[in-house]
Amino acid sequence: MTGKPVLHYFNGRGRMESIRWLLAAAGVEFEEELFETREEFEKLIQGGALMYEQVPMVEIDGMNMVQTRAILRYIAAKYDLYGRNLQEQAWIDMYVEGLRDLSDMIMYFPLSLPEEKEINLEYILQRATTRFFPVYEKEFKVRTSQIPTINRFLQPGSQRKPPLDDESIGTAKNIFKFEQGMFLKNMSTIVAEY
Ligand SMILES: N[C@@H](CCC(=O)N[C@@H](CS)C(=O)NCC(=O)O)C(=O)O
Repeated sequence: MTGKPVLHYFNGRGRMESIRWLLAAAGVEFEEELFETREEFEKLIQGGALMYEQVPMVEIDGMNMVQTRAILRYIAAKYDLYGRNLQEQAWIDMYVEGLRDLSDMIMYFPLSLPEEKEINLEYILQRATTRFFPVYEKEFKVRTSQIPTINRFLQPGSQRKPPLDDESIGTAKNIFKFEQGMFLKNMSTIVAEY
């Protein structure tokens, strides 16, 4: 045991990437246990460490933490990145939840049905440029890439994952048993239909 958080996920961005970013921003070193196959994922489930039989899971401070947002809040609070009072936390939550809506759409996009790819892309771009980017451009004057810890994370050789390519999309589909393409319907939690 090194005392570093251990991240359990497949070898891709997915829901774990925001956790990687946050740990990097906090300057916290972490280790990763990356599974490559359905069998390895099932072994993890059978080990009993996944509360809902889902990842991301992060071993931290004696806990096997699941649920992305719970993990993000814990890390942010632990490393003093979650505001100084309730109002600041509320603002942080509003930015984070908006970004989650956008990143959910981006995350599911590669799983679009071929005939829906173009329309989904148009939808995401339209939402991103008219609804989300203006908020972040207005509120955040400092480029996040200039924050030293983030800047290091953006350099080659960091634990940042590359965008999914066709091969890793196939791997994710096999591991998580996605059977058909995803249908991007709405933002927020209901984004997929089979
Ligand atoms: N609300 C959960 C959703 C987790 C989730 O859907 N994880 C996927 C992988 S990204 C998974 O483990 N799927 C397997 C399953 O649900 O059986 C979170 O935000 O962590």
